[in-house]
This record gives sequence, structure tokens and C-alpha cells, in this order.
Amino acid sequence: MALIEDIDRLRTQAEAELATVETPDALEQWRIDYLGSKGAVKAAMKQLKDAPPAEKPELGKALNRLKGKLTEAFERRRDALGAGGTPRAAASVEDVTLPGQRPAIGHAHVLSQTIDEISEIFARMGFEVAHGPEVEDERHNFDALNIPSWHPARDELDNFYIDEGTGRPGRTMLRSQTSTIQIRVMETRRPPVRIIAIGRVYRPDTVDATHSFMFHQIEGLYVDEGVTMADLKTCVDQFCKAYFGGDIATRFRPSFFPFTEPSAEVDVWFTYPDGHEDWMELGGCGMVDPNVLAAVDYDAERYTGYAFGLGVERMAMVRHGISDIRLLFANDVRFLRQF
Ligand code: FA5
Repeated sequence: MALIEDIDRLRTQAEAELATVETPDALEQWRIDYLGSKGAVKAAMKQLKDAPPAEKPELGKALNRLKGKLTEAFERRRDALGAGGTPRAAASVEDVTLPGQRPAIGHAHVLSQTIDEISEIFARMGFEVAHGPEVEDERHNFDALNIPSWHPARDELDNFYIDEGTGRPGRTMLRSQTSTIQIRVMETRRPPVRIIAIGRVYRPDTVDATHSFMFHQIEGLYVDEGVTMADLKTCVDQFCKAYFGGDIATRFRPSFFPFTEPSAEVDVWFTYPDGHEDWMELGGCGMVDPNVLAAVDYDAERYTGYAFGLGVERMAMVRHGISDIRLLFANDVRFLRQF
């Protein structure tokens, strides 16, 4: 019964060849050779008609079994090779020499970075962080800060007053300066106080390269016995050196604020991206006016203090050479990625 032996031999040979197949092309060739319409299994089936009739049923079953086994073996190999043609086991091994794909992750906005750095420097200088509301009343924004009711700083055109339903601006407003937090802190604590407060303030200023209608200020306040203007200058100077670098040039210009006396404005020397250099105003400062101390029931005979309020955007601009404040709020990732 030559055909039964042929069938066994054919199966052994086909399985041995299949085990060496490593690519989809080779697998397809194997399928054509063994299972194709002109393949070895079909050829064996054709011989069936010449077999003795008594052997035909057994040979027929054996041939069907062969076809079934080889088809199963083919499918197993096809699955093992996977879509890319590489055996799955090999595909799961990472090629660590290939360049990786960097996941796109964001980072803190340059202003948030600035705020964090400023807070850290003042923390090292012994200042605690205080907070206050952005929606304020006139007592904290003006009255307690020695800004009288007739003062032009209270003008409706210079502040965002809130219409409380009367159709006219009420006494509630978006704070125009973080000096409000000086009052909030002193109302609730006795000296010594040494705080900074960083937050948003709002003014209907005309927007240009150095002005925005919303910006951030950092307020500083130190009240204790024996605090002097020399302490204020040292503090602001030390801060500027720590934040901008030791060779930054600072300048104190005599100025006026209703809540400090004497008062000064702080400028730093700024090299603009186009190369020209000039002083850039960072903010105001001075010795806390005795009227302000009295407004919060501090003994102005015993305590003195200094305060300062600096523009955070301006600091970021000087530090990073940013020519226009509007870039900080435009949310253009090409700009933001640089920091
Ligand atoms: C004040 O707001 C005072 N409260 C500062 C102060 C605090 C003085 C404590 C004394 C004691 P001024 O209006 O000058 O001051 O604002 C301070 C700083 O905020 C400015 O120097 C500038 O850096 C920044 N600033 C003011 N207006 C704008 C604006 N429209 N856009 C961006 N930054 C501004």
C-alpha cells in the first residue's frame, strides 16, 4: 500500500519545511507547494482513483486527515509570524538602539515659573506667603491705604468697578493693586509681620508692549520695631541680585504713593531684544505711612515698616529678554516652549 507510506512521508516533509519558514513570502510559497490547487496534497488525492477499491476508504480518510493537519499547521505558523512577518516572540523584544518617541508633555507657563522663583527667593529672606481676594471693596483697595475719596486714583475710568445691579458702579471692584493684602494681613495679625503676596490685578490701561489690563504684582510688607528705609533698599536690591543676577543695575527714584512716605520707584537696567538699553520700571516701594498703620490699629509710634509692589510680567520680561508683554498672554506654544 504505497500511498499510505507516501502520505506519512509527505506530512513529515511538509511539517519539517514549515518549521523553517520565517517570512510571509516563504509561508505563501509553502502553502502553494503543499495545499495549493497544484500542490502535493492535491496530487496525492488524484492518485486515489488508481488505488484498489478496497483500500480507497482508508486512503481517502488518511488524505483528508493530512489536508486537515497541514491546514492547521499552516494557520498556526501564519499566526506566529504576525502582521509584520516577524515571529511574535521576536517582535516583543524592544530594539533599544532605535531613537525613542518623546511623549508630548507640557510644562509650567513662564509666568508661573517666575512666580515660583520669586516666592522661593523671598522665602529664603524670611517672608511668608499671604493671599487676598481679587474682588475687593474700596476700604482695602483705597480707604485704608490712605487714598482719600477725592483721589484721582479712584476714578471710574481707571478702575474696574462692579455694577451690583443698580446700573451704576458700586463699591466692589477688581483690585487694582496687591497693596490690598497689606491691609488684610495687618487687620488680622499683630507685628512683626513679614509677608509677600503675589496675584492678579486689573486696570483699564491701554494695552501696549509694557502694559496689560490684567497683570500680576508681588507685594511685600515688613512691619516691626526699628524697620528703616535702609532695610527696604537692601531687601529690594538683594532680591534683584538673586533673581536677575549679581551684575543687575538697580535704581531708586523718589516718587509718591499715598500709602508710603517716603516713597520710591525701583528701576532695573534692561537690554531690549533689539539691542537698545534703558531703565525698566519694576514697581513702587516706601515706608508704610503712619496713617495706614493707624487704619489697622498698629501703634505708629512703636512700629515702622516698609512695603513694595513690583510688576511680575516686567520681571519675567527683563529676566528672559521678552520685548512685549502681550506675548505672555497670547498662548502661542512656539513662544512658550522657549522657557
Ligand atoms: C502700585 O501698584 C503700588 N501699589 C506699588 C507699591 C506697593 C508702592 C507698596 C509702594 C508700596 P504702580 O501703579 O506703579 O504701583 O504699579 C507697580 C508696578 O506694576 C509697575 O511699576 C509695573 O511694573 C506694574 N504695572 C503697572 N501697571 C501695569 C500694567 N498695566 N501692565 C503691566 N504691569 C503694570
